[in-house]
Amino acid sequence: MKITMEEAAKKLMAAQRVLITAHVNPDGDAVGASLGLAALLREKGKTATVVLDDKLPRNLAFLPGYDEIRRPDGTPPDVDLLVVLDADPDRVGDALKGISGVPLLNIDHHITNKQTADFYYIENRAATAEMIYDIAEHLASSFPKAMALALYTGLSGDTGSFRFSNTRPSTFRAAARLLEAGAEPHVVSENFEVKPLSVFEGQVAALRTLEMTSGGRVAGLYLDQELTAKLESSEGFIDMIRVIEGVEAAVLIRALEPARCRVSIRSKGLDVTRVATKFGGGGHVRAAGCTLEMPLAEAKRAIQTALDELLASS
Ligand SMILES: [Mn+2]
Repeated sequence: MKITMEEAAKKLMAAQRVLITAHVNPDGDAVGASLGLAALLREKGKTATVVLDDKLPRNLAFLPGYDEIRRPDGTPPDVDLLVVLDADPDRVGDALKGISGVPLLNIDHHITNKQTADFYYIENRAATAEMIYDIAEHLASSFPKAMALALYTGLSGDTGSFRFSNTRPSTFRAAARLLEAGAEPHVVSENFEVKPLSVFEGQVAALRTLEMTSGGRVAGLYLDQELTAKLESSEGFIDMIRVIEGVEAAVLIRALEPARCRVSIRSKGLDVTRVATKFGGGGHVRAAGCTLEMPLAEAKRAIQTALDELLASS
């Protein structure tokens, strides 16, 4: 059943023992919203347990309560409300396994949410942390610093440090209020932006493959199978080269197998779905992708040709 923010707040206040969980592969918003809500509920005299069925990002260890986040251990906890944050309830791994007869409240800012929970509060917002902030504001409680830090981290994470198009006036209003409650932006960024040396070295190796083509209008990173396998993640790589002056399209091609490559393309307005759909892929005007069943060198040529056609026609 669809419910409003006020009704969600009421459900939370009516509960005594709450289990909070979020999606696997947790990010700053999943962890931040979970810890923020837990801190709010504890402030209200309730028992709150955060259970996440995955490895936690180390760069979030500065958040108060991080060490108390549990992995599901097969013994269903004694709770009277389940809360799933930042995702559909089927994306939480085994966090709710073995629990039955307990109402489930789903709070999520993804409009693609399938709306299957007993109660769901879904809104198109910058982050789930922003929705938890609204609940805290509505309950007009004092804002514990642990909550402020966690929710600010969630806001910061999902908005790319308040730079993405999902950043709204309400996001800054929430952030401002969280600063008043003790969140410190530099503490969040200094911790949140930390990455292991291996990840940094992977970025350096990837950037070494940089090639400028089409007279400087296309920037590309071309990772062979060995480098692709070595990388823990290629997240953010394409954004590093998209900002090069004069670049209209940025390309990242990763060789997954001898004759299979994953292609990501970003632009500043050029409709790159026209390239991606040519190879059976898709996406958005400024961000598209496809998979090519061909070796790296061949995939590179095919994408380059398609991009040159696109540049010539626009
Ligand atoms: Mn989120």
